[in-house]
Amino acid sequence: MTWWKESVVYQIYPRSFKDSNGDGIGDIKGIIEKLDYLKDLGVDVIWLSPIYPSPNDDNGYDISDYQDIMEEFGTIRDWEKLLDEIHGRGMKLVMDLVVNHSSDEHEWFQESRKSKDNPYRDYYIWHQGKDGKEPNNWKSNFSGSAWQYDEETQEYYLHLFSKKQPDLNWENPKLRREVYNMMMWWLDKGIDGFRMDVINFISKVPGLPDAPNPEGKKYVSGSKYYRNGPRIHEFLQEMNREVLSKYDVMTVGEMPSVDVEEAKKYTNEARNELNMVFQFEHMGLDNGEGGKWNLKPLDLRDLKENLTKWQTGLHGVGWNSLYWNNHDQPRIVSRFGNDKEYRVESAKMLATCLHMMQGTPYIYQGEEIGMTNVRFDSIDDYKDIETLNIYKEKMEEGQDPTQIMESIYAKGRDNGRTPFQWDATKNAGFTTGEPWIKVNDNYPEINAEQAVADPESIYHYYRELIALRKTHPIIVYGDYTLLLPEHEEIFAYVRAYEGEKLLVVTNFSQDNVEFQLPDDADFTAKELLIGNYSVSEGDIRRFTMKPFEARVYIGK
Ligand code: TEU
Ligand code: CA
Repeated sequence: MTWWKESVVYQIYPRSFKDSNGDGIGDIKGIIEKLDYLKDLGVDVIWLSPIYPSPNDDNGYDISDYQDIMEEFGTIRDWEKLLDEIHGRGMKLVMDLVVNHSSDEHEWFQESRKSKDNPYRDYYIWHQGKDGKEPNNWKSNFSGSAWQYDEETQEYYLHLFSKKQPDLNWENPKLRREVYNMMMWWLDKGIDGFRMDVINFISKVPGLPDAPNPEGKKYVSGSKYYRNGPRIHEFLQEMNREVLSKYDVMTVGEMPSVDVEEAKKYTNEARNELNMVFQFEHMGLDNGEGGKWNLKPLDLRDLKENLTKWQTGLHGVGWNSLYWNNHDQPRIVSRFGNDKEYRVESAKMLATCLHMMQGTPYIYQGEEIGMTNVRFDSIDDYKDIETLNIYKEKMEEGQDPTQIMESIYAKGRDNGRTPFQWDATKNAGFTTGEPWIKVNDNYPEINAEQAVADPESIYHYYRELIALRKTHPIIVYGDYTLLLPEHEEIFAYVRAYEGEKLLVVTNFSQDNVEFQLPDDADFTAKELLIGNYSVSEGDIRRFTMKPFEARVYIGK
């Protein structure tokens, strides 16, 4: 069954979606209140970021009990009601599966750290120190060493993320069995799939060698020893055999550093691993030297080359996710668009460019109303562990605080985590209390109530894009050809399927730009399928595009 190829997914970050009881924290009852809004938008699948018990060192990505619900979010009864209400509206529910690591407050870890011969010891990755230091030079993804010394047994444990997120030891078959049983417990409750957090990190190279460190830094990325590691495909095939193959569900592997070749292996249907990857290559194109905090403007040619590589590489072989945003990324309209004069135009243009491609589209909460990045004056208003740690690290290195804040404004994860803007009332209608993180102060203009009421809004444009996918199989199944690869402002491509064609032309700049269909491009337009400006009849082989204009012609 491949319903997941034809679906549109909506991601909810529950903490910031809708608070029902005034404690300032979004919750399950709040989500239930808004299901009609999502149904009206037309989405098929809802993916919830983690809602399990957690000390919230990383907002729920540090799970202390895999088979319960975080108290702040509600109870398991509330969750069952949510599932019923979602199914009752003909939608599906995908849960987050975070099993590269657990919380250090999980019972398994509490046991594991007690003694070297505890039955849970090998659920985690423990090592002796080397010359009075950490077992290797790996850096955590959230700054500092990837190892934490534990007094009790005088060994270190590995944590690729925060020290409150110890990595689980997938080499241990008992641990794998526990994970599979837990997955089946949720699947038997009737969920429709899993989004698997950093699932390509679970197999580490044996011996956990030091990473090359030519510059003699204190800690360096050990990623080549844990991304797409030696046993990853074996583990996923086992998981598929033992669990996934028994249910009609969708699976998406969140995979930093996966390339097209590797993605083919993960998603080739004949290999029985996962349905699709959620990969990051296009999210790194505006990173400067040394990673995301060093800013670099996007060169559209890089974006075209990259997305095209994925479109053509996976066609007929595997499957990809299409997205511009998630809870870890800045808001796309502020990033590749223009969130001032052309907020509405550029948000629609970006949506068009992405939603006309092959893959399963993901819409992240607030994207459909064009929510923007946020600039808090003080670092104290930020909540995200990655942001707080990098601020501290860069301050210790003596960097200029103004410059650090500019990086955080552009790339910090809290950009995507400010409360959903429902209406123009206090706190954007998100909560009647004090929100856990500040609301973006543009909510009087940018909010769902306004967007639903305005037929020209970004929201209604997304509705239309979603509806088109349902009525035009070419969008789901067609092949893809890039036009004008060297053009610096225009991203244009053609889709083709069963004698039909789509011509997609998008202007990524705020200037008027000439579009000229290449002479050898074989396309005869029938009509404009969708666009973000009104267009009068005219030559479709050559026309002037307005700032951030998008047009999709259907024809042959
Ligand atoms: O993110 C995976 C990941 O690699 C992140 O480090 C991401 O690249 C980073 O946030 C961008 O700088 C997943 C979750 O989506 C994220 O929220 C978690 O913090 C992380 O795993 C650990 O569970
Ligand atoms: Ca609440």
